[in-house]
Amino acid sequence: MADINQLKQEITSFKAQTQEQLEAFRIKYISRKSVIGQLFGQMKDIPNEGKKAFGQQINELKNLAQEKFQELIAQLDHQETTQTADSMDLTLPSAWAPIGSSHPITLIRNEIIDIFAKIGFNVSEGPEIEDDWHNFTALNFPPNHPAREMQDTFFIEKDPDIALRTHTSSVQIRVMENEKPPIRTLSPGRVFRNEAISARAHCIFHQVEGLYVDTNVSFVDLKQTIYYFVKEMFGADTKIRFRPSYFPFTEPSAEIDISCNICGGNGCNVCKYTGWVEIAGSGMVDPNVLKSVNIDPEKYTGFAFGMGMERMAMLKWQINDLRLFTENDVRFLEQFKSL
Ligand code: 2NL
Repeated sequence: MADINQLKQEITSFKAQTQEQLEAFRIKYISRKSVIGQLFGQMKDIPNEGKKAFGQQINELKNLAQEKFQELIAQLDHQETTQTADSMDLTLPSAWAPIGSSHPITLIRNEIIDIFAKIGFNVSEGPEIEDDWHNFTALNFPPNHPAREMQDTFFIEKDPDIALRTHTSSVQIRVMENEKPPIRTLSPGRVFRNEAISARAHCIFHQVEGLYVDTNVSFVDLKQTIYYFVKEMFGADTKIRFRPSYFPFTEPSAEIDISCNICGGNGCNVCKYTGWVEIAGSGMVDPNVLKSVNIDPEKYTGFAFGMGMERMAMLKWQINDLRLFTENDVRFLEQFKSL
């Protein structure tokens, strides 16, 4: 009995500051080989008349030890959390977390829109699935023009009148149908051509077209607008040239080249050693196009241009494969993080 009282004393006054001390307590008072466990083992040697009182004493001791053990666990737990809170440096920078980046086509699109917004162009959008009228007929494509053929255009099954738009001019036809001049609009968007995918061609790509219709719009306005745009986009030292060309929807038409921004005009494989790279097609809106949207070509004239966003991005960032734009390889996309 004296031993038991001594043990009660020890247990009650036990203090655990560390996990090791807690473990020492468990071994000494809780485990099967603990002093209390040994006392249970002595039961069989106690004379029958004392068994009940002894049993009660050691059970009480066991409960005391178990309660104390739970109490010590709780104390240590609390101590550890408060210590971590005290030692936490709230002035440290937070852990590194990955941030996303805009796709290069988004960056180019926004940049082009911003440049033209400064000279009064708004942005117009329209459907990707178009009818023959908006995609071809209103744009002065003759009935048997090769671009209308299956191998160039994706038609909706069983309806030769409905196709995926092959250019965003269809959006500008819709603008001219719905608004009166002056019209200054920019139509960026996805376009579709039935082509095999390679480093230089893709069946889905992005285009921006610009359209300006008003009284007295001339080829000079087209040239000055393009000069302004190219210098904003590629730098003030960039040279520009217009080459005669042909489109069904413009007359006269011109292709626009800029001095190769990779070799500076000295010749490289991007410009095929010519010193020039093509960036856009353009021209004066054909009077037939104006007529088809009920704008009087005797009163109004207009210019229009179209360029590929992928091509702009390739020239600006020296990207040599169109497929990079659609593969979504993070090693490619991550390079545009700071832009
Ligand atoms: C190119 C050529 C061009 C246009 C697009 C246009 C739109 C209307 C009327 C007349 Cl509504 N023209 N757009 C004009 C000339 C060229 O794009 O090579 N694009 C990538």
